[in-house]
Amino acid sequence: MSDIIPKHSSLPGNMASEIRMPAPVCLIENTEGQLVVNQEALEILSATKNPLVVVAIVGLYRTGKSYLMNKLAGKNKGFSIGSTVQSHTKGIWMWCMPHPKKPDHTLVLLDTEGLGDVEKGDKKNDTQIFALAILLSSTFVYNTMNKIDQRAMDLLHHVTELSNLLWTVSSPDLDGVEDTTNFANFYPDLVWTLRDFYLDLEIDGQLITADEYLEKSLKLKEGTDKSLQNFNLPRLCIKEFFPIRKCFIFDSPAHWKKFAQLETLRNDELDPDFVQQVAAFCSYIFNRSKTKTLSGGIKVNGPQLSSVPHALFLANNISISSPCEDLKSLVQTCVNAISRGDLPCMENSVVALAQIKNSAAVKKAIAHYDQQMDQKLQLPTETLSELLDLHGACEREAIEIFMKNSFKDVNQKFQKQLETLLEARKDDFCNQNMEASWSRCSALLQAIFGPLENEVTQGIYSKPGGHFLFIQKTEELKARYYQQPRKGMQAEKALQRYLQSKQSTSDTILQTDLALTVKQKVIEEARMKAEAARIEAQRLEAIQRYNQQVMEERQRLHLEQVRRMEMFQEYQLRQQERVLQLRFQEQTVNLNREIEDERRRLHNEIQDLQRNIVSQDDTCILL
Ligand SMILES: Nc1nc2c(ncn2[C@@H]2O[C@H](COP(=O)(O)OP(=O)(O)O)[C@@H](O)[C@H]2O)c(=O)[nH]1
Ligand SMILES: [Mg+2]
Repeated sequence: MSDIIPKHSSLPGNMASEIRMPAPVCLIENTEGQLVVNQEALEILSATKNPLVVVAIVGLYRTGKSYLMNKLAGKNKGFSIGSTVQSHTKGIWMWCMPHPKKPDHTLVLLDTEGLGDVEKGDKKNDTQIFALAILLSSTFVYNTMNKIDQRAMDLLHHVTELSNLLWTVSSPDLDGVEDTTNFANFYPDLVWTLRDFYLDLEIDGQLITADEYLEKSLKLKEGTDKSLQNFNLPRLCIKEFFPIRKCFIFDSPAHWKKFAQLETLRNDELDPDFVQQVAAFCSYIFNRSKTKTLSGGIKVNGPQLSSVPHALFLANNISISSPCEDLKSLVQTCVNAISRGDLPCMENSVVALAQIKNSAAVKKAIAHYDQQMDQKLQLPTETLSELLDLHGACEREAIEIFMKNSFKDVNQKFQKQLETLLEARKDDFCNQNMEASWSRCSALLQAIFGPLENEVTQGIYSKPGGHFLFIQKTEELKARYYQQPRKGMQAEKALQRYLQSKQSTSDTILQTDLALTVKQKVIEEARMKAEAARIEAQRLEAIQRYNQQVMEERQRLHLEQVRRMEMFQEYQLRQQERVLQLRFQEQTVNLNREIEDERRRLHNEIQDLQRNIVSQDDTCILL
């Protein structure tokens, strides 16, 4: 095992975990066509807590990859350089060192076994190593000879697809992946190195930069015929997978005869242009290479990088149980997937890529639909068309999103799948809408009719005429129920169902009402009779009282009259008496006078007589 020298062992935190390796170690060994993870290398990687800048180089064998990586390491020796046609690096080699420009960062150089080694004759392993390098790195150096040609383009394209597939099969659960095409989150930046570049960098007499040369090589051609599609497809994929791209050209480092001793040559013994180009390359890598960063800006450290699948899950916002799983599970899972033969063969990779992209497009479209519906739909809707209109609008947006993100959707297989999913969601929303309407209406009915039910329980309507009152109240409450907004489509059905359920109550109230009414009638009649009798008695009594009063009055009047008559009679009597008395007195007076007159007369007569007698004396004596 290589020595790990902690640079600042007394310092706390990540500074204490800085690794200096005197020489590279094999991370993934390629022995007899099998990829085996080197546990020692994993442990070294796990020891660093620093953010990692991971630079991996891939390309055909014996194209000076190891030599260039040694330049990055600032060493002449390190990664094994083959001076014969037999490629020296078997698998992926790793060299960790303090980052020359970023304090507290670890630079991890990954050198890969050259592609296309005639001795191995196993292309599958080549591309698997290639794909692993893409997944592990933050800067991916693609090393090719002479110029950018179609073969190099196709190779990069296929391996990029393969790395994508490797990522897919290494991720046990992609259901939560929001956007599987969001490669930029975890895909490395691409640096294309062109060795022994011999072309003039000019177009139409205009000098161009290496980057412009790369972009020109990746330019799509317009048209739809098959050959153009074959031309465009790898370019499209490369552009999409590697949005950040850089190109470096290198002259031949020295005369070919010196190649065997190249690693021993000093800079002044090399081609000065090459030296300058290497310096520019190293400067770019040191200054511009990003840390291996997960989605959301989480920087990868050793233990995380060692968990490739987990890192990838994180990159897609998938929660993982243990984010500090070490590189073992990262590399191990990928290597296991490769060993199990989970990767589809390369010929199918375009189809597989299309499937991945289209599945992702379906997921993205569905996610958009779900998000929009979630945001805009308020259940229950008043009408079905309200729901269907909203579904229609969100469906259109979802299909648009799918269209934008889909890729080679042969026979609209995925679009149909999307439509089926949307249809299912629509049905689901319709059901939910009905359920929501039912619950809302049930709650409303309970709230509105609850007091009436209480009144029924209290027997308020168990009286003659109670049924009418009950019906009247029910109608009032129905009107109130109808006034409530957002009842949804179950409004009428729920009401009718409720009323039906209360029909027996209504019937009971009616029966009670009728029974009580008959009884009440008898009672009422009796009461009326009694009342009539009472009134009659009262009337008679009143008449009697009246008569009595009249009689008494008459009596009184009579008595009064009698009294008055008596008084009058008395008065008359007294008057009569007085008259009589007066008359009597008068008669008495008269009588007395008469008597007196008589007496006088008699007296006179007597006297006359007497005188006569006297005068006749002797005639007679009368007595
Ligand atoms: N033509 C050429 N050969 C190079 C270059 N750089 C290194 N070499 C030589 O190519 C041979 C293979 O180098 P190596 O780095 O092992 O290639 P690798 O297989 O891609 O890693 C060695 O003899 C190197 O000296 C280069 O830029 N151009
Ligand atoms: Mg090599």
